Amino acid sequence: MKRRQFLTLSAAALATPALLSRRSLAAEPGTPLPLPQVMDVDAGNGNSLNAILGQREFIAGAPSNTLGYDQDYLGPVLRFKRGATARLAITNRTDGPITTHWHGLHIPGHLDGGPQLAFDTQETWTPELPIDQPATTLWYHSHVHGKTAEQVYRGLAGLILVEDPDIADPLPRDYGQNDFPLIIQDRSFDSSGRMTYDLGMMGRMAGFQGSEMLVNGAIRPRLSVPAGLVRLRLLNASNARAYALRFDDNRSFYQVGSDGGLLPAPVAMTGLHLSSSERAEIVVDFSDGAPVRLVSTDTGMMGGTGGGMMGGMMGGSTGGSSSMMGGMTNRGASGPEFEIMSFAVSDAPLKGPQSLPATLPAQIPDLGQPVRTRDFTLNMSMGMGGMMGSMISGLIGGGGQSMGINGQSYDMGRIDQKVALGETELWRINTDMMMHPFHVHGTSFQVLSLQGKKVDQARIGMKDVVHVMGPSEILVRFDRPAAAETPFMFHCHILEHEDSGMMGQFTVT
Ligand SMILES: [Cu+2]
Repeated sequence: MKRRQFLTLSAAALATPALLSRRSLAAEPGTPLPLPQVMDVDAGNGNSLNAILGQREFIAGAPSNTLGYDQDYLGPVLRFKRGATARLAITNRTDGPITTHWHGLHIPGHLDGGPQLAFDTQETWTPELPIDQPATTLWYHSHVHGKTAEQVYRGLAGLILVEDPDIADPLPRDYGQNDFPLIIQDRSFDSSGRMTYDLGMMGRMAGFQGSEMLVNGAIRPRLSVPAGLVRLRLLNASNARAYALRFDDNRSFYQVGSDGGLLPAPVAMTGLHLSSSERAEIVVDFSDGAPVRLVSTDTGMMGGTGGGMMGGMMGGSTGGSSSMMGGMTNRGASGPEFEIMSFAVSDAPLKGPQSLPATLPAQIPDLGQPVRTRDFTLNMSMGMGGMMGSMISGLIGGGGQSMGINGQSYDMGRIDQKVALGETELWRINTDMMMHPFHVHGTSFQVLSLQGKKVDQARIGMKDVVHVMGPSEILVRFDRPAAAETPFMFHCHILEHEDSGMMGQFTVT
């Protein structure tokens, strides 16, 4: 099966699109943005989280069955301090095994919350996390193999803020005043307004695509912001969907942070690409007082820009440059555009910095030269005839191990790679079809090239997810150990692909 067949199939699927629409649900966009509570997690014994079964009325009068940490859907923002230990007691009060994976945190494998660290109903896990990495925005979510997509979809996720008391942060940083987390997710609802997770064949192949946008658990909410500089911490916590974000008045904004911390300098842009699990911190100037909407073009399954799926597929690398696409709007993005949330400017007194510094206190390590090269190909189908195999497994609803990496589906009992502690490596990642956000546990890495083109690292910063649509290279060093009992994962962060076996594991010794 080659690209032409896939194109035909995909076009057919898009003819009845799960487009983010203004369907006549009783949804009420414009409700205030929910602001998660912040939990400062220190070395004391008092920090606990309960994973619970919940119910949430995303749409009034229609309670959905959800999961959350200490709340019905999603969890508190966990604030960790560099140089300290974060001690947590997490109790599973749901109806099946969960894990709590600290996405992007630099910690040893036995604390990572990967599939081997699942804990069952009524059990408590008490990790003590040594926090030692630059300040950044991370997240936590369940990572039970085969269940990750559904558990995250239902709400088992939350944001992490790593702070560094030794580095002065020159950006807006008053949480809930001029510094806001935006957890962006797409979800679907049935005709009665209840949230549903119904994959269908295309969802099993390409990953779930929802019909409504949620931010911090509310449908297309509204945020009231002061008339000045505001920092937004964006997390794409969608199962699969990638976003080409912009403001509907095409205003410029600045990206100041990436997955692993601050960029060396603010980067001006009008559009930002964010694939599943990527984070970006941006600073937006609201001093003109004008209301504005955050919108996205549908990047489609190929993750491209300038024409959605077709553009991505036909245009090859056009959408390439990971977390920045300053030229996006100039490429004439033609996919359907949809609203994510809106902003209204309040008359609240201005606080915090009202100008951006020319440079930022980024901490980009010198990784030196690689001593080893590893190659990874992300496979949409395993031994069943390319894409046709994926279609068949989609049709029969197997949901099994139909995808893989380097020709093998994930096996919890197999170690795929063995890495030496402290050595720098070059990882070359490619895909046999479709875009995949590739995530590596236990570290942050530098992106050298994307889709065959060298990139400007100063615009990308330290990453733990890279958007792969063609041959891409990362420079990576592992400074935290992981034994064979609790190895680190590398995987596609389209959660349905991960659950279908597009994942491998490695030790660091
Ligand atoms: Cu994938």
